[in-house]
Amino acid sequence: MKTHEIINPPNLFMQNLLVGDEVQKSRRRLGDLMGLFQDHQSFELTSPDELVYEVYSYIPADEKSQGELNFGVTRLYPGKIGKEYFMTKGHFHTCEKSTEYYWGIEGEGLLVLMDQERNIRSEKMFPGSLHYIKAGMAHRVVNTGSTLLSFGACWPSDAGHNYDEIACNGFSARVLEINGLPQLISL
Ligand code: S6P
Ligand code: ZN
Repeated sequence: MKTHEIINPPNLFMQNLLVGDEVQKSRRRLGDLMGLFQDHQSFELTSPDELVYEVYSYIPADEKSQGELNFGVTRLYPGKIGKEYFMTKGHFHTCEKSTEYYWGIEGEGLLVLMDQERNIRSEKMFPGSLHYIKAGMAHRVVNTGSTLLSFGACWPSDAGHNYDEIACNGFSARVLEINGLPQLISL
């Protein structure tokens, strides 16, 4: 008879947050998001220090490793620039075959997806919502509520992030508050 060792896994995912020394953190403030929002005049009136979102990531393997997975939690704060809600930068994956899961943890918002022909679709996000992001789809999250929107993500370690395409050409639709309601408007 052989007794196997029972391992303690990393205790990182606590109360829907990622915490611990192994967790990488990044913050995006308004000053990091120049050019993202449509209304440049309103943007100029804001403080560049205002926090828009924080990303907590557990990246256990090298980014070139195949078959490995990363895990993250993003916390996107409520707010608007003019009529446009706070949102993540959004990106395509560099490896066009890479898929990703998002799931809603807290708050409400929209996941905006855009294919390489710039066709748009959007899914509501709420606690418990599950989103399968297919290969080749750019993805961005918009906080349409008045409270924090928190969501989880799981993506291949070798996915890579292509922000340049979105920085140059944006998404082909924006989420604006029109008559008090979020609307997805094509440009
Ligand atoms: C990574 C995954 C998320 C985002 C995060 C911030 O593939 O999609 O962890 O990095 O939600 O969004 P963005 O567009 O600024 O990377
Ligand atoms: Zn991604």
